[in-house]
This record gives sequence, C-alpha cells and structure tokens, in this order.
Amino acid sequence: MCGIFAYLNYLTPKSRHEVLDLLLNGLKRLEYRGYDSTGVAIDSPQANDIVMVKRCGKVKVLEDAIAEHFSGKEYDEPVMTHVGIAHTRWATHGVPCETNSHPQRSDDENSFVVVHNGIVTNYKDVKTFLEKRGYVFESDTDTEVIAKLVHHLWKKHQGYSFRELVEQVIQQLEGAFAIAIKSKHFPGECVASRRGSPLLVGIKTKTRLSTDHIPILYGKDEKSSQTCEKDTEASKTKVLPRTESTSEFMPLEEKEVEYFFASDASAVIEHTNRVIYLEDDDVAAVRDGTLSIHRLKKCLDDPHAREITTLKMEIQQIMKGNYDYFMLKEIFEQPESVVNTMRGRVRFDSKSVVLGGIKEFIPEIKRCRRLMLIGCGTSYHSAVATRQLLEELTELPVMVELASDFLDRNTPIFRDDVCFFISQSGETADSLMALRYCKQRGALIVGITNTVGSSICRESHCGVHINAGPEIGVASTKAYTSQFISLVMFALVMSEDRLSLQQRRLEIIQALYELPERIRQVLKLDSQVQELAKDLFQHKSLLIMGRGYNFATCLEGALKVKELTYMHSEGIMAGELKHGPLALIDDRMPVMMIVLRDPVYIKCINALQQVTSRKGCPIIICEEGDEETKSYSSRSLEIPRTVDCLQGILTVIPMQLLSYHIAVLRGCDVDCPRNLAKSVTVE
Ligand code: G6Q
Ligand code: GLU
Repeated sequence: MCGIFAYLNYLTPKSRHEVLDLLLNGLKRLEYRGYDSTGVAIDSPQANDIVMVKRCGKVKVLEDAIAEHFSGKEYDEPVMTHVGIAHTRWATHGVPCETNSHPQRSDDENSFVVVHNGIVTNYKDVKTFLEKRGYVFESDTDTEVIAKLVHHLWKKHQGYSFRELVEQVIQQLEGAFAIAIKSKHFPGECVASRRGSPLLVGIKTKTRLSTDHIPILYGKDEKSSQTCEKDTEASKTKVLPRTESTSEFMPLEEKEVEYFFASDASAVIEHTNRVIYLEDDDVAAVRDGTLSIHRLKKCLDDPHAREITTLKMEIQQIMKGNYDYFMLKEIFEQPESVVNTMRGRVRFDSKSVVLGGIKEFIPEIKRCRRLMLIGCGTSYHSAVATRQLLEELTELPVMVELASDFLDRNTPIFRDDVCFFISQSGETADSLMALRYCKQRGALIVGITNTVGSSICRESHCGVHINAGPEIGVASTKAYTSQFISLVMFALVMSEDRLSLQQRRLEIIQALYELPERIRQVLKLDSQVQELAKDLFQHKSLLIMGRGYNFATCLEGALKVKELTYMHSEGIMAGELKHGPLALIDDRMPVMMIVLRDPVYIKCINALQQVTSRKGCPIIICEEGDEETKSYSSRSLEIPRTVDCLQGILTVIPMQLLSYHIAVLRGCDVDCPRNLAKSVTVE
C-alpha cells in the first residue's frame, strides 16, 4: 500500500518550488495506491535543515498546505543538488493524522526522515530497544522506529556512511518495506531499500546513459566485517557485517543527473523511461550524483548487475484524458485493452494461439497433476470465471483459491502441481506469499500479471503479461477482462492438439475475434445503465444472481458495487437461491439476474420464476432480442450474443458501469474508494 516518491537532482539546477511541484506530481500519480494522508520533506533554505509538511487527507490538501507554507523568494532560487522525499499513506499502524503521516523523523531536528511502505512486524521490539536508550516516540506508526534506529546507529558509529547505516537498519527489520531516507547529516544523498514492497529508481540524464546496467556491490565476508550491535532486543544475536564497495565494478556516475525513487513506474514515466527495479534487500544509494546498489550477502544465483529497463508505457496511458475518472476511462478502454492482450498471441488467420512466455513449459504443464489458480479480489474472480473452460479444454482438475485462505489452510502442494498467480499489480502480498509457498514445495509457478517487473512477475518460472496497460482506478475493470482472456488463451493453447476439441476451439477463437466489437456494443448501454443507477442508488442493498459461466460476474459485480458505492451487495449463485437467499426477496429488494441462452438457461429461468413469484422485480441481463426472457420483467439490459465461455466479459461490463454510476450518484470518490488502495502489499 501507499506511494513513495523521492527526487534527487545533481548538478541540475532546480528551485525548491520546482522540486515541490515534482514531488506533488509524483504523489498524485501514486495516490491511487493509498490516500489517507500525505507528506513531503525537502532541504530548508536555512543551511543544514530539513522542512516537512504533512497533512491528513489527499494530495490536494497537501498541495494547498504547501502553497501556504513555502512562500518567499528563497524557494525560487535554484539549487544545484537537492533531495526531496514524499509519501501518500494507507495507514496500517495508527490512525490517519498529521503526526502519523510520513515522513517520520528521528528527532525534533529532523536529522533523519523516512518514508515507508509496508509493515515492520517487529517494530514493538525495536521500539522498546530504542525507548530504553532514551528515544521518545511521537507517532503510533511502525515506521518511526526506522528513522530512530538510523539515528541511534549514526550516533554510535560516526564513521559509517549513510548507506552503511541503512544497511545496518534493514537487517534489524522484519516484515515488508520499501523505504527512502534523507538526512541533514548527509546532504545531497538519498538511500532507499526494499523487502516485499515494490520500489524502482528512475534515472534521467541529459545525454544518453553511459551504461545499461548497474553493478551490484556485495558486502565483505563476515570474518573481516565489523559488527554494530549484537544484542538489541530486536535482533538478538545477529552479526551485522559492514559492507565495502569493491572496485571491480563502477557504479553509475553521470555528470548532471536526476534520480527518482518511486513505488511504481506511473510516477516517473513523465520524467524518464529508464528505470531499475530494485530487488528485495537491495540498498540503492546516491552520493555525489553517483548511484550504487549494494547487497549484504552474495547468494549463488545472484546476478552481477541490475539492468536498466526501458519502460514502454506512454504518459497518455496514465492521464485521465476526457474522462472524469480513471475508472470510466478504463471501462471504455476495454475494446482496445482486450486486443492488446491478444496481440501477437491469437493468430486469427491460422486459428492458433501462442503464448511466448509459457511456450516452453507447455509439455510440463500438460503432465501436471492439477492446475491451481490463485489470486485475491477481482483477480480471483477471473479465475472463477474461466475455471469451467479450463476444466473443459485442459481436462485437468482445476482448483481456484483465494490466496489468503490458501495460506491459512497450509494447502498441500506437490511438485507436479502447476500454480497460476493472477494479479494486476503483481505485488499483492497474499498472492506473493502464496507464490513463495508453492515455489518452495516445487510446483511450477505461472504468473498472470499486468505489471512488468513486478515481484510476482520476477518470481514466477514463466507467465503471461496481460498487457491491459496501466490501471489506475482502484476498482479493477480492464485488468479483469484481460486476465479473463489470458486464461482463455491458455486453455486454447492446452487444447491445440486435441482433435475432439477443435470445433470448440474454433468457435472460441472466432468469438475472440468479434469480442472488441461486442464490447463496443455493450458500452453503448451506458445511458441505459445510468438510468437504472438512478433507480438503485438510494437502496441499501443489491443482489446479483447468475450461474455457470456468469457466476463470476455476480461476484465481481457485487465487489464493484461494494467497493465503489459502500452499498451492500452480494453475488448469489442462482442454484443456491432456494437454500437461503430466497428469504431476502420481496417487492423492495433490488435484484439483478443474468439469464443468457446457454446450457444453464432453463435453470436460470427457474430461478427467475422463484424470484418473480415472491414479488421480486429483477433487472434482467439477457441476450439481444430474447423477448421471452425479457417478458419476466419491466427492466432489462440486452447484451450481444457470444460463445458461452466469453459471456462473462460482456456481462461484467454493465456491472462495472452500474457501480460507477451509483457511486457518482451517491457522491463517492470513484477512483479512490474509502479504506482501499490499489496495491495491497500488506498481508
Ligand atoms: C478490485 C480490486 C481488488 C484487487 C485485489 C488483488 O476492484 O482492485 O479486488 O483485484 O486487491 O489485486 P491484484 O490483482 O493487484 O493482485
Ligand atoms: N505501516 C506504515 C504506516 O502505517 C506504512 C503504511 C503504508 O504503506 O502506507 O504508517
């Protein structure tokens, strides 16, 4: 959760106002990740001082506060080298308030200030240790221990570099974190690190970068190392080696350079497309304009360098354009995003499907004992949506699991299992933990993600990038339909040589070809959906019923309604109606029912009759021109016909639009629903 953004300009003159604009802009791009409070820290015009401004609420509130706080011409004067750090928070420890906002500081003098994403699980131990040494804590956050611990170590080990101090600190920390730290004792320097939470470094230079990788510098072996403290309550007897750069490699040295540290690429793309994705336990330090990446211990398979990646993302992809909200833009992007998912993979002329990222593993996958599809929230629903087709085309047992529950149960996993991890962000902590659990047990790991370079992406053996483009709205929309299609493509690949399935495959490939146009047709229902939203927005609840291929739409639709409108909503398997939910039905309970002409049509009609005979008046989603089904109700939405296993893509779109319109009518913040964040990097 949360967004980290830090900016360092070296020999590149920038006024403090410009730096603040950059920081605020970075935070706006990251706001979708968490948005209960915000803060920045920059160098004060008074020598050797750091100023911080923090506010409860969204970036706009901080922006207003900054406008008020930083006036005076010293803020307009260019400075050659400067470090600013910024944060938008999604509170895990301590309520959202100014004191708990980041940056958190080491002392009244702001000697060390830190922005942090994640949770330090052993913060209580570290806090006790520091309190015994006289530190007084001002916030309720776990983060504050980081700032105070660096300070404590700095006092004890005056000869240490900033980077070395941070290395000592991260060894004391348990849990997940991405951090960026600045200090008045190390002006012009910034140190960042991560474990379990994402962090990247963007590099901007005037001329072409002199290298395409940054070598990793490793610590010396433990014999020659110095120890800092062996007996903190936090670390008990950990020996902490001090690292030393080897001269074998040169770090990145550029004359005039700007560095950006950010939780994700959307915050840096307008400045540079050259980034390095940090790995767990990397410590990236900039000193005298030079970036170096360090690790304490060298493992056998560690690479020698971190590659500088060129981002393919375009700035327009993360702008709202003419839409009021990112979510609406993303819903309307679906005719194109599904094409991007299929591009270069589904060959409509030869009716074949190739998934380059897993091609080599297909024989192994075909030999597996079972397929497991694991994810959270919307990503989990995409697994529910495609399970039936996967069972049909792979002829393998398919288990669909919520990552959190899967871990709670210590689910048995075997070497001949194939585990799919479905995640838009590729950073969801529950999914990532489940991935590691399965990997340790020898299963083959397939990542289905939208974020190139994400943790799930990197830790999978193979995978499929869904290529939906950046999804900024917290409520997932286009990622869902692209995940759906990615799994359908996988099913098609698996059935390529099954003669008995050829007719079915051809029918699906043809429907995929027509899909973008069908989605456009569904999007034309927008004004009709808006009218329905007017009928529904004052109600307390909405039940969404369906079965078979459309059950996932019920779950996903209900999730959209809940998260965006704060209304109660429930996705109900129509077959379960008589086992309980029917009791909810009366003439006031809002109900939506998906009744399409597929193998479960008759069963859906039965459910529809059960509802109408209890005076229920459902809104029916049915196929275009299906007068018979429409006749059961006065309100319906007609969607175009497609092959049964792809119906879920067309039925979910009216639900996305409906939740959007209800949210607008109820005055909810569509892109940033309360209490939520886009990337859930805490368990
Ligand atoms: C829904 C949300 C949410 C999301 C999960 C999993 O609208 O976006 O349910 O799908 O939090 O996130 P990832 O797909 O990034 O793992
Ligand atoms: N755990 C920290 C806090 O509550 C950071 C949360 C975040 O990732 O925003 O302040």
